[in-house]
Amino acid sequence: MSLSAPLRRSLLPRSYRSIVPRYPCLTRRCLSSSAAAAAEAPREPEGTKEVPMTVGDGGPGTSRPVKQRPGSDRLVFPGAVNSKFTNRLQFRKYDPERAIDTYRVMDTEGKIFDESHGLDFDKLKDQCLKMYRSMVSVSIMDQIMYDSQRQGRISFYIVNAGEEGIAVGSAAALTEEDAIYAQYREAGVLMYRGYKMDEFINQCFANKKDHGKGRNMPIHYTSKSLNFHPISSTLCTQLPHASGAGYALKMEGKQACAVTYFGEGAASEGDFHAALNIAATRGCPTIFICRNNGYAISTPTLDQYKGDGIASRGLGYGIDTIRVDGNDTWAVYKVTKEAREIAIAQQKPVLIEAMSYRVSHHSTSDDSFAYRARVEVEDWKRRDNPITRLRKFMELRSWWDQDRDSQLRSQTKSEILKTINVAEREKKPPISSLWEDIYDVPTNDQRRQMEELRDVLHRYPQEYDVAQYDGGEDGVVSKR
Ligand SMILES: Cc1ncc(C[n+]2csc(CCOP(=O)(O)OP(=O)(O)O)c2C)c(N)n1
Ligand SMILES: [Mg+2]
Repeated sequence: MSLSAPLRRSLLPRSYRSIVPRYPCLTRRCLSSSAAAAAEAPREPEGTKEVPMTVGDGGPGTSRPVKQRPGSDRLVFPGAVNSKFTNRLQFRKYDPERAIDTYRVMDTEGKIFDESHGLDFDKLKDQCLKMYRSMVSVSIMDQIMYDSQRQGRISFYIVNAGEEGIAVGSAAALTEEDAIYAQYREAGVLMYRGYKMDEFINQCFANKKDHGKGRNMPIHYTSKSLNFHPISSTLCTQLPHASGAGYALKMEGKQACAVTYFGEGAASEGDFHAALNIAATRGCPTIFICRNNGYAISTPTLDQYKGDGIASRGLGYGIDTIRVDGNDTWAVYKVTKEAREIAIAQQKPVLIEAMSYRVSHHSTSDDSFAYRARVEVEDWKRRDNPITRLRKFMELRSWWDQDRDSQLRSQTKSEILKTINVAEREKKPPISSLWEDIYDVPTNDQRRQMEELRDVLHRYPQEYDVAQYDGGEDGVVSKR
């Protein structure tokens, strides 16, 4: 891969950039360990010349020297580049009264606060309808799949209730070139990108049409064609991946970014800090979208952390950060659009903290009324909802009405029920797929295990229902 000179320069630690013009081959040296390149570097007698260090956000003309001048009123060295000296002994205190603001575009009645948000709503009408349809589809799919789990037809499910606006509003502001690394409560991103209803449902039923070959729990979606990386329930592992993906996009000179979603609970993982720090120091075009829904399963945020939410941590890492009302789909859209601009144009990460109370149980494995009052949930539900808010916005503009809404809901419901009917009858992947995709072709050991399993299944037919798997008993031994 050949890199342009400015790009090579931007990949260097900032403190090196100022000396690159004098040592042009340093960029090459940094990117390849070639001894030949190292030998090319012009040598200066040691200790004769001062190498100035600079700081800045990487943009043209932003760097200034890091140099402690005699008699200066401030501390200037690479560990603290602009810290005034003081004689007052004073610990900085966190002041809950001065929390970071929450950005909004429309109120709970769907009224826009100020038309100058830079959003031309008339031009966005089709997009708005698509956003609304996606949110309604996720919400109806959730209700039906939740019930399917309760009926024992699938093993597990996680609903997106109350948080549809974060996923859909942000997805609408991105392009398919932007790589997505999600947690598990962002089905709206896929819905908006065009993941088909049967793709969702085949995955949840773990049948042979599931892209993941039935190997994962329900809701662990993936889509290569939609640039949506596989969901992993191991909290926060997607964040360092997204920092790395952002870095790769930067190296390739792509006009795209990586986008990762995570809960505020996941932000307690070490991976969160590693991901933010590497993205900030290496200038990765990665957008970190935190869904702060007030709970990490049964642990409320008040027990999870002190300080001003997740947003304050972004600032600590030197990352441009904003907090947004997650029930305001237009606000989420707007901040994500801006974040994308910043990430790509300035080649640096952005953190968005989107606030939306979790009105659902954590998952089908959870009964949240064991740790929070029913009335608390009912209050939040009554107060606000992203779907209702966007619907009110559309009704105020006469883009939507009750008839259209009822029609959308009944069509979506019947499509989902029909899809479930087909998905449920589909065979599971062949049993041999247990061993496949580990090596190019199964090893002799694996083949021996397949034969052994086939023998057991054959001897105890009353114990094992192999008919539900593609190929039945014949599907145990790999054809590869
Ligand atoms: C590394 C790891 N630790 C613990 C868990 C168990 N776990 C699953 S979900 C969850 C809570 C996550 O909360 P949050 O990130 O706020 O997401 P939310 O469910 O609220 O959307 C926990 C602790 C896990 N999956 N992975
Ligand atoms: Mg949470």
